[in-house]
Amino acid sequence: MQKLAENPSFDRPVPRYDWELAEIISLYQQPFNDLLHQAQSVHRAYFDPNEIQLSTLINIKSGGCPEDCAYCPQSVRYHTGVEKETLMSCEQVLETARQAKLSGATRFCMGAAWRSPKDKDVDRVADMISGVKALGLETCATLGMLEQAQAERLKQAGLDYYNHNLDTSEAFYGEIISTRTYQERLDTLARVRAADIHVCCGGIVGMGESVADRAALLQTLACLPRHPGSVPINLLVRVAGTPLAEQEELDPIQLARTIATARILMPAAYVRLSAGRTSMSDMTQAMCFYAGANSIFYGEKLLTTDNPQFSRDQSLFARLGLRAQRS
Ligand code: SAM
Ligand code: DTB
Ligand code: SF4
Repeated sequence: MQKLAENPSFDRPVPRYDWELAEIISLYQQPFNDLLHQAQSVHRAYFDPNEIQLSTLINIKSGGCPEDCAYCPQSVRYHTGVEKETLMSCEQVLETARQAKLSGATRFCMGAAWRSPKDKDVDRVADMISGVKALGLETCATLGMLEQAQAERLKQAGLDYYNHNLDTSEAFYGEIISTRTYQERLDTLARVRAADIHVCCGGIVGMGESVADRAALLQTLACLPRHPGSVPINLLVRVAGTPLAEQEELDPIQLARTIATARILMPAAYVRLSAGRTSMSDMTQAMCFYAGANSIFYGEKLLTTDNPQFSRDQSLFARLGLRAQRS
């Protein structure tokens, strides 16, 4: 496959920021083959279709979170067996980052179960970020809501991406979280952008939301002043003890439709097939890559739940002819 920059004959649709909800719903609901073809054509115009970006996650501060996100095993309100821990040491984080780099990851994402960090926490995470950056990895953090000065401090330390998800549509949001508002999430995203940190923002499917909710989430993302650099699409991991533990399983076709629609709406973004891959068949993942997903979490653990074994991902990549993106 020729590199895109060397092949100007591909038509690149110009990114739009004015999508109507009805337009997105029609895109999402068109015949599956048409949708996937359109998404794959857009994907090829912007990316090498056989290259996947690998991010590795680490939970730097586990459990005991005061928020009530109905999907989350780290909320203090649910009995999920996740223990509350203190912030990991910088050296422990750097050791994991070295391993991640050796395994082939190009981005290292540090997650903390906080509603919002204290300034002294931000200082400690800033040290981790500088250390990870010095290893030659891209850095990402997800620490909850940020104040402007905190975002600036993280940028100064070398933070490339900040992950803060909208999770679902504004209309469905109240069914899932009551302890912070949709607007508060948008405000944090605006502060991250103002600090000139790339935004990583997406959501979760399979929580009982409607097609219109999925379309509305994608509309909000695609109508931000700049499209997020990364858009994680998580399939709900149904964790025992959380309110969503018994949620009905999502039809994988709906997952692929969500990814394809995200790809068409935000053509230059890395769309990440995020949580939930352990429960997906190889064919479902292959279909999601065809639909335009070009990033995954690589490593045997997400934050508290399992991710596919290295050997399973290596075998899948080999059978699909996929390559890991190099740094
Ligand atoms: N506490 C911070 C926050 O909420 O922004 C950062 C960590 S939080 C765990 C990051 C994201 O992980 C959530 O916004 C959600 O999208 C995703 N997530 C958490 N639990 C999940 C689950 N059980 N299944 C799928 N995604 C999940
Ligand atoms: C994102 O969108 N997904 C990741 C990351 N950002 C931080 C988290 C997935 C968590 C899945 C549940 C767990 O392992 O606790
Ligand atoms: Fe806390 Fe983040 Fe989990 Fe919500 S998703 S309960 S904010 S760790």
